[in-house]
Amino acid sequence: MRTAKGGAIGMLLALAAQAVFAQATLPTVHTGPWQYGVPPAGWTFSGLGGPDYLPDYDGINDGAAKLDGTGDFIEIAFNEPASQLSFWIRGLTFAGGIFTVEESTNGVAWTALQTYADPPTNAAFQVLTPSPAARFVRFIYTSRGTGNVGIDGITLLKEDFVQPVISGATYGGTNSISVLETVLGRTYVLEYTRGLDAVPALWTPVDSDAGTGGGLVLQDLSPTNAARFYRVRDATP
Ligand SMILES: [Ca+2]
Ligand SMILES: [Ca+2]
Repeated sequence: MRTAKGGAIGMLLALAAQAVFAQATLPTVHTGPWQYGVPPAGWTFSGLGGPDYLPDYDGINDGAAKLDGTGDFIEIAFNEPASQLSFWIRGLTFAGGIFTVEESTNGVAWTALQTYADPPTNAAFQVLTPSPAARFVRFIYTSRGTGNVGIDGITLLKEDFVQPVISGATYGGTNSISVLETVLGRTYVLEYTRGLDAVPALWTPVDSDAGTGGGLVLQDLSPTNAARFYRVRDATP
């Protein structure tokens, strides 16, 4: 009995280790090929039709994915908060169906980020914002009427925080938050929350600016007399 139990536990541990291993580290990107492509670590392709669509939508000329049946999906499991999910989508003679981009914290219960009852007939670039708690996103042909859906150029970005140095804090005036190092071409956003107890905390953007290659000062022009917690986020589109 002991041995059997140990064996079962050993197998569970092995499965858990495998599940942890199969998570994408952000950022993660896939442009193609799809039907016979090798999914990156943490990605699952299920039911993709073929051949891949050409010309593709991301311009890399490595095909766009063909989702051609109810339940076909592309899923990404990842191990840290994501800031942005971008992709190309196209409906091909699509009618009477539902296509959904969803997120999940556990891979079991899913919430729609965007529902398409009429996906664009010309390939369109889309940007969605997963919640910080999400660890899964998927593109799923929820129910097929007629036609297919093409998906291409999927990018999932990491939520990047930088270390702000607060140089000044005044009540009823301006709170200035200095960031010591910024990168040219990137965008930084100053956000505040009045409490860290809520899960997730509610962050409100108050300023944003482009990186300078050096320091950057972001300002909250109208702080109140209540306490505010600040963070600076790399929100480069
Ligand atoms: Ca492509
Ligand atoms: Ca299929």
